[in-house]
Amino acid sequence: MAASTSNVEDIKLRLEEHLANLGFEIHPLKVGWYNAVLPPSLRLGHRDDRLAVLVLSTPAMFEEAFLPFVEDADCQSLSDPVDQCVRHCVSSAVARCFAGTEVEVSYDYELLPSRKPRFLAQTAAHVCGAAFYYQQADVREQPWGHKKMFGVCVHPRFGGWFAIRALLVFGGVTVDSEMLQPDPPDCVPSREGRIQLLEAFNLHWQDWSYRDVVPPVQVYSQRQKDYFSTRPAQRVALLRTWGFLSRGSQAAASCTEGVC
Ligand code: B12
Repeated sequence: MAASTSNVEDIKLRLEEHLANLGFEIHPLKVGWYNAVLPPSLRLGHRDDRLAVLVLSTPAMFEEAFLPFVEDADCQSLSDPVDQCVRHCVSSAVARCFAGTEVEVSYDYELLPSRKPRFLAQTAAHVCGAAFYYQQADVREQPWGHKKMFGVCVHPRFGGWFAIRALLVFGGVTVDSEMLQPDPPDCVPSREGRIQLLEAFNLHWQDWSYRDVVPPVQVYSQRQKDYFSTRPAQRVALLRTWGFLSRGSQAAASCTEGVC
């Protein structure tokens, strides 16, 4: 199937119809925009003119999608409940909107056999214009010597109160050359602001302060903060104290610090 830019808008609207009211945002991009900034080992194995779509979760996802999901779930072995919820929402939307179409879905927590992430979420967010990715190299005269500072994306409306969840690649959809690449809004233009942002993200991300680097239109609820501040192994127990999940449910495995 060949897609013009108007088909791109149609694909976006169809996904939004299923995912926007669950607290997700949809951002189309061209595979080539992503591949252009990465070395061959990290590029997507699709042609540069193929359509991709990035899915973000906003603060509303927790109340609109996650809590109803755990309420209904018959979870005997919850690995990571949020990851499971996102997978359920995204895969159902794809199945409903694009039955019979080739769509490859990658999630932020999935690794390749090489142990590299299946996609670099922050790079994808930057190149599709969703959220500026502030990297160490974006700071002039760095004050950190040789210390490695991880980069962080800032969303123009949610600051740091969001997560990057999934990348969909439409293997059979060609985007025409008229699709314009949007620049992500540079919400933290000053050197001092960027230093403060990277230090907050790297040195004390647990205090949430990096997320308020720009005034957000919405932040995580107290319940969502309590959930993500709880160690992954204890989260199922927390959900149970809130009255979600049956008594039999238990965490099968807990992965990383998983605070998105
Ligand atoms: C591994 C990982 C970690 C590791 C290592 C971090 C790292 N950045 O390497 C650890 C465990 C430390 C970690 C911690 C955290 N993480 Co983490 N992590 C990831 C994960 C799974 C992969 C990141 C990765 O390996 N990147 C590989 C490196 C090499 O990529 P890179 O540094 O960006 O380099 C590339 C770019 O520079 C690009 N490039 C080159 N030139 C150019 C030019 C342009 C313009 C662009 C755009 C790109 C580009 O090329 C390079 C590769 O060759 C991502 C999810 C994902 N799938 O991406 C989440 C992710 C980065 N983590 C996230 C978060 C929130 C956290 C934590 C706050 C809490 C948590 N979830 O546990 C902490 C905070 C960091 C800290 N202080 O420790 C969020 C960040 C959201 C945001 N706003 O940016 C992500 C995106 C997860 C998500 N679902 O949203 N994390």
